[in-house]
Amino acid sequence: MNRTAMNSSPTRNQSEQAFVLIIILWISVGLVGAALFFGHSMMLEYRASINTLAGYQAEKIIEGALQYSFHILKNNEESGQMPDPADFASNWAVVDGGCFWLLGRNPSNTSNNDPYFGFIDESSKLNLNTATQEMLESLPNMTEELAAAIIDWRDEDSDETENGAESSAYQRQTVKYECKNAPFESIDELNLLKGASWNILYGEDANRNGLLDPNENDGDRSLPSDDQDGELDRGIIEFVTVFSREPNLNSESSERININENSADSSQTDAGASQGPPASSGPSAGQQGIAQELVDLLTEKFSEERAQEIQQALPTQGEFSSLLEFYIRSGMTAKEFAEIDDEISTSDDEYLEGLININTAPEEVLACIPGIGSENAAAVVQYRSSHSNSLDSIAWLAEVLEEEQAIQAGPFITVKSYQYTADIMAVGHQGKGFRRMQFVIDVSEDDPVVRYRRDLSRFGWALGREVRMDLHDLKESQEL
Ligand SMILES: [Ca+2]
Ligand SMILES: [Ca+2]
Ligand SMILES: [Ca+2]
Ligand SMILES: [Ca+2]
Repeated sequence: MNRTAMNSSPTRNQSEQAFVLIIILWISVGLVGAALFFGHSMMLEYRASINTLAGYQAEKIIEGALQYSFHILKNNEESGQMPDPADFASNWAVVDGGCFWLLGRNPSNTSNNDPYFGFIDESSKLNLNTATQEMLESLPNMTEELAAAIIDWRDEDSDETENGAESSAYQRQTVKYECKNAPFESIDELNLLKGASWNILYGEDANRNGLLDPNENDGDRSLPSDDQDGELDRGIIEFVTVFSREPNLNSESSERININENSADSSQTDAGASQGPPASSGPSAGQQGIAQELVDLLTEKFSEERAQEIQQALPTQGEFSSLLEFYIRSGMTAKEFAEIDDEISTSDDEYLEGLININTAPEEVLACIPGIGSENAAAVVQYRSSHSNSLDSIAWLAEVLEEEQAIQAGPFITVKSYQYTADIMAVGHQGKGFRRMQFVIDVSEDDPVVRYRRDLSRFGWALGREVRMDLHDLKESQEL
């Protein structure tokens, strides 16, 4: 047996050695596998931490961009004027290893799908707290039901408007709540209203950038569902605000002359005047000519003779429904009117709420203004584009519309803006860590104030393909 065993030992040794080799090979493969596995997870960890770091960086850049926005708005050459993007914004700004963009909306062409950079004027939108039901109904994508629900949400009473909704309607829902019966504080409240749907509010613009993204033009292949017609069908959220208001003061922050206060009113004390009916309550009986202050202003700006001519042209009865009506009735030239419009008002209110800036409003919003309507909105935009140097007062609207139409539009319009949305997007180093925040900045008081902020980072990249390519180039050139 032993001999047999001795004889067979070389073979046995060989097979033992082969066995050991196989074990070693397996162990080696295992070790390499483990090393690869750990290496891979380390790499993932590393990438994740780079992204996290870039994200923090982007957040800091956004805070900086907000301060930059304050600076531009505070040092705006003429208060109440929309800052011209040509004066401050290139399509992006590279800062400290990252960069940011201010995504705006092109006021003369909302259907253009190239990103437009700058601020978004809140006065270019319809104010949910002041717009009439008819104006709301004129918005694209709006339904009668939602327009009525908006009126009921903000009005103090609990009487249901036709097709509207008060507390009783909201109490019948699975999740019950009361109707607000007070002004909107944010456009997000629209989500709570009866008749509001994702489609009415946001349309095809799922990432709320005002641009047509690939998933917004591919039908049902990816969310949102869209009609694949190559055009972005916008929701009403693009066209509404709750923030627009302008201080009823002149550029020196002094009180304006109320042109509806006649000579008899002017001699009364402020207390006496404020007990009277509001200026908009309709024609006052027995008004005796225009206020002495106004005559003095006209004399000072023009001449005694011209002041008299204007005075004679003006009606002696009734109130002016707006400055535009005053302008039309006065027979002044647009140039003359632009010299005094900052000094006069038709109201004593501290703020003029919800006026729409006809210099910045898109066609869709202009179409909601009585007297303009969908039949004149395109002509208004056309005139505005071809007369960009003569838009310094509301007078230009009278050039486009019939007299009666202009008088109808007068109470709803302005050429001033004091609230702006800064839709700020940023990336950190290597173009990573995309973040997006929207701020509404109000400059109607001494210092700019943020009225609203919303994090839209979850919607992801929102600047289209070309900017992404530019970003890639910038990364390649190691500027990021
Ligand atoms: Ca109500
Ligand atoms: Ca979009
Ligand atoms: Ca789609
Ligand atoms: Ca479409």
